[in-house]
Amino acid sequence: MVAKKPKIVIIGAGMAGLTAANKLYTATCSRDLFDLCVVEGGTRIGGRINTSQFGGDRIEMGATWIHGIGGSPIHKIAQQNHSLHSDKPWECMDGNSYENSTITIAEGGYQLDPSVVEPVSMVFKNLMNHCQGKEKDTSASNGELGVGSWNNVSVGSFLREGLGAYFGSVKEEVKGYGNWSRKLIEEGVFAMHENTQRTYTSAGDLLSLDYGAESEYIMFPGEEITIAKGYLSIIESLASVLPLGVVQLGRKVTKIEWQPQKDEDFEMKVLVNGCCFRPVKLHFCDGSVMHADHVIITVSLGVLKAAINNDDGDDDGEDSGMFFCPSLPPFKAEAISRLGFGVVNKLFMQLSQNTQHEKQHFPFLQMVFHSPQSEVRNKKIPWWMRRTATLFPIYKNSSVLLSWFAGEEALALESLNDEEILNGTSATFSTFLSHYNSDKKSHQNEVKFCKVLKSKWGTDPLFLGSYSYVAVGSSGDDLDIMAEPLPKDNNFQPHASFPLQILFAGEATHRTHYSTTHGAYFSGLREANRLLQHYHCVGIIN
Ligand SMILES: Cc1cc2nc3c(=O)[nH]c(=O)nc-3n(C[C@H](O)[C@H](O)[C@H](O)COP(=O)(O)OP(=O)(O)OC[C@H]3O[C@@H](n4cnc5c(N)ncnc54)[C@H](O)[C@@H]3O)c2cc1C
Ligand SMILES: *[C@@H]1O[C@H](CO)[C@@H](O)[C@H](O)[C@H]1NC(C)=O
Ligand SMILES: *[C@@H]1O[C@H](CO)[C@@H](O)[C@H](O)[C@H]1NC(C)=O
Ligand SMILES: *[C@@H]1O[C@H](CO)[C@@H](O)[C@H](O)[C@H]1NC(C)=O
Ligand SMILES: *[C@@H]1O[C@H](CO)[C@@H](O)[C@H](O)[C@H]1NC(C)=O
Ligand SMILES: *[C@@H]1O[C@H](CO)[C@@H](O)[C@H](O)[C@H]1NC(C)=O
Ligand SMILES: *[C@@H]1O[C@H](CO)[C@@H](O)[C@H](O)[C@H]1NC(C)=O
Ligand SMILES: CC(=O)N[C@H]1CO[C@H](CO)[C@@H](O)[C@@H]1O
Repeated sequence: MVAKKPKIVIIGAGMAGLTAANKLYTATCSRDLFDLCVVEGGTRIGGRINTSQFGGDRIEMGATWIHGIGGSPIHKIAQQNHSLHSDKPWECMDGNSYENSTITIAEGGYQLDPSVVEPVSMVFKNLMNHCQGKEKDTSASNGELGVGSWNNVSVGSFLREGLGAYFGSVKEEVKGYGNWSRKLIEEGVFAMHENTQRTYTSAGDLLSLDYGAESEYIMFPGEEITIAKGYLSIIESLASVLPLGVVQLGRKVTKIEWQPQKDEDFEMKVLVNGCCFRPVKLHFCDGSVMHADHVIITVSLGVLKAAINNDDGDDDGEDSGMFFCPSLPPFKAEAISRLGFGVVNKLFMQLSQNTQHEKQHFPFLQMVFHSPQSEVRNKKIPWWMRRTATLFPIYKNSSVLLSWFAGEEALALESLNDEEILNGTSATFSTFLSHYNSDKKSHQNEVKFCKVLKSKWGTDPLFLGSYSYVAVGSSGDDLDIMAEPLPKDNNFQPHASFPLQILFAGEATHRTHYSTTHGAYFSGLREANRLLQHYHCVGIIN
């Protein structure tokens, strides 16, 4: 009798899943060792990498930058694949390409002098460096508190304390900005930087972003760059080694049955199925099933959060997502529910022909809003625009402009129709640019778009959000728990079941690189290596 090959099923054809598949398939000692497949619920590969087209330009709906090229495996693949150069323009926001075109305007159209913007911007930058452990300077704020005292403290409250300390010192009043006093401007500039931070971290409210964990996050050194041939070229390069048929699209998993421990029922199944027994059974949306020895789950933390809420076993709903049977053990489910998973969306807007700034490129615009409660706020600006920090062309002379949204505003954006978005954005940007270049005819300052395109990461059932963060109440330990395979290591238990039935990869399982494509990459490698090691096919790890 021929021994069966171990069957490995990877759920999700995003960065983590395809990296794991690539590794399992290419490890020299593993040729023909496994029966391998990748099941993807969507109709495309890439997951949160979604390179698209808009207004004739190549754009990224999801992952955008390589966050630091020094030591990044993504950068290495991009170089090997010649993905960093292109004849056609792309969403290129590298380094200091906006150095000389950045302007800061306060609501009402008041362009702010750098001397007013910079001091408070420096305060923000120093406070963030402090959070991220880049600065050992203890004078910034509350340096006298020991590390332990920062449990349960949020980045948001730390920042506001720092701003309060800065306001404590007396500064000269500024003139010429209408109803804007220096304090209101500085508060607005600070809030603008906070809003950018919300899009970086996906924490809709910085008061829910854990302070203590912030310094554990590791950033690669070097430039942050975008990928000229599109982020998808990295995904395609990883997938290109897999034989046809390994990646199966349109295969949404709805139920994962596994065997936490041996019991009589379980012994019976093994007996009946003989050598062919496999401990994991996957159910798909079309009613089909698949048996596996090992499953690597790479679905987003948002999908896992929904799964543990589905775990009451109610599987009748049509589009009820995915659930585990039996439910995930408490240590795992609790980590899933404690960690944060927020919504970040990108909005692309194409300038109408007649509002394109002919000789001059559209600037990199930083926006300072009145607080939502302010009496003097412009009532035409919708609430979902009030925490948008910036508006800028995707490359210097592109007619496509981009803004990032986070939290409630990002979610609201998904529910609006294009006309509502066109109205709301035009009203907002026209207010900001009303006095800009006022030597020109006034009608040129009306900003009009002909079309818009937005990402929808929050409501897409295959994602249910954008990326993970360490929420107040969780910690880096929870990210490590996310990575633990099931059943939990049970070498010393008499009733141990089959090992490594469910393995977890994906950005939310990496303690120091979570929320990124390279974090997802490393996690896929980690789980592939875990299986290779289990089958004594160690080879070259990495
Ligand atoms: C707007 C935005 C901007 C970003 N910007 C950056 C950036 O600039 N730099 C950076 O490094 N990272 C960025 N990221 C994060 C980065 O995209 C992710 O961290 C990374 O792509 C996640 O990869 P993954 O494999 O862990 O998960 P995913 O890409 O989510 O892959 C999981 C796959 O599982 C599939 N799936 C879900 N449910 C099921 C099911 N029931 N059955 C079968 N398949 C299922 C999904 O369709 C998906 O394809 C950004 C993300 C977003 C949304
Ligand atoms: C910005 O302007 C300075 C001085 O005018 C110039 O040296 C620099 O190259 C410019 N930067 C960019 C990115 O254009
Ligand atoms: C952390 O803060 C939350 C509310 O902000 C509170 O309920 C909880 O008890 C706090 N935990 C600790 C350990 O202080
Ligand atoms: C300040 O706001 C008031 C309304 O509250 C308005 O009447 C007044 O014109 C504003 N002043 C300036 C200089 O914009
Ligand atoms: C942008 O400028 C380049 C030259 O600097 C030109 O070739 C290109 O056509 C311009 N693109 C647009 C959209 O104007
Ligand atoms: C958009 O604005 C126009 C004119 O200002 C108005 O007629 C239209 O009803 C608005 N549409 C929506 C969807 O708000
Ligand atoms: C991915 O991009 C396509 C456009 O190319 C878009 O239709 C789709 O909604 C995007 N997915 C998400 C989740 O934003
Ligand atoms: C050199 C190299 O790795 N080229 C790959 C780049 O990506 C494409 C897919 O987009 C592959 O087909 C190539 O093999």
